[in-house]
Amino acid sequence: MKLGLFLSLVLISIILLGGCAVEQSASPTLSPSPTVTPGNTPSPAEEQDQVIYGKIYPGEEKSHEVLVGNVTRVSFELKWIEHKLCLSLTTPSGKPIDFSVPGVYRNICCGYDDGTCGGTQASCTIDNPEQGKWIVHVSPVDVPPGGKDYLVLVSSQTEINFPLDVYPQIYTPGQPIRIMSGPALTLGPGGSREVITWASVVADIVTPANVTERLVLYDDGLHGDSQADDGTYTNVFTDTSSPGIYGISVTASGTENGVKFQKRDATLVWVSPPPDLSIDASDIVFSNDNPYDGESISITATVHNIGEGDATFARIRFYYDERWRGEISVPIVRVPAGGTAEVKAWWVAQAGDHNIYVNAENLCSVEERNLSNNESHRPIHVSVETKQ
Ligand SMILES: [Ca+2]
Ligand SMILES: [Ca+2]
Repeated sequence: MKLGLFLSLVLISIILLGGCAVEQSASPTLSPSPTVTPGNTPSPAEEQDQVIYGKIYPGEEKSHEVLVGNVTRVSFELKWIEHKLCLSLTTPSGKPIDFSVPGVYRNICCGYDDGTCGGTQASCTIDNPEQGKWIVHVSPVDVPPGGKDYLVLVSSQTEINFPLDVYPQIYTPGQPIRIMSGPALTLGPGGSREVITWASVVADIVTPANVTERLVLYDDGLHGDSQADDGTYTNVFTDTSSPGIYGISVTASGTENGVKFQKRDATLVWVSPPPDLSIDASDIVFSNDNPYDGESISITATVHNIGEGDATFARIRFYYDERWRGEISVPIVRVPAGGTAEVKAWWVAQAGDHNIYVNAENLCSVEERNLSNNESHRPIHVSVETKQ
């Protein structure tokens, strides 16, 4: 992605999404952090890109030290899957940077992506960054009790680009993951873009058991690579039998114009068996089976997940008679594998005979295999008379 386009997207993110709740200290001194974890800082080249993996629980704040050298631009990226995290920074001289105040730091552009399933990324690019130890703070905005895995990628902007492309982010156990890096581009004569076909590219995959497996990526038209010598390096990771979060970090190195370079990019993927949401007519209970016209009653639905994977964002749609016209309420709940979630909606009863429907839809994670059991309904008779 072109830098201009990237910055525009980030700016749009800020405008659309507003600020992220980040603690900001008025004091120029660095407030004490609960944990400061040194990054896996490469040496001696300070400008080398860094990848840090972490996990955060509700109420925690995590901090990581990263060394930033003499570079013209550095980018800090926080990545996770589902729910929401927040990223903030402290400069080497102790100045806090709160992204929720856009425009205060004129050479800084930050934002986060907030999809239906929660965020996936928060990033910040800084021009002419102060050299020294920066502190990257990670805080939870909305994370489940079991914690949230994340990664922090710190990369210096150079003329060489090696974007990592892994899609989708969620897989079923045993499903192969195609890891692509590229197209690798550098600036050629007259500002033209040149494809790099001579780099050495490896992927390090950290499995849920915390074992690192290395895979060489090729630009040879084989190994899952669709075309040889196009600057896109590919290989397929197949050891995905264990459910959980996998960290994928790709390192590309080589020599360009006589100068050695090393670029890194990283992402997380999630391997999970599919959930199977189910709801039966007997799972729908009214607070009053024979209400009067205008009476407010509660509808309680017990939604089951009879699958092996969690449904972290299950959209439960309550409606009467007609799906769109009769919408009552559409809450989103988590239904753990093998568990249930009790969901309640309120309805102002309308005279006549109606059907109350409850539909469960798994928004995120792996797609369900059985959708035939995701909706049920119960009839209800509402008296014409109003309650005395
Ligand atoms: Ca290729
Ligand atoms: Ca189902």
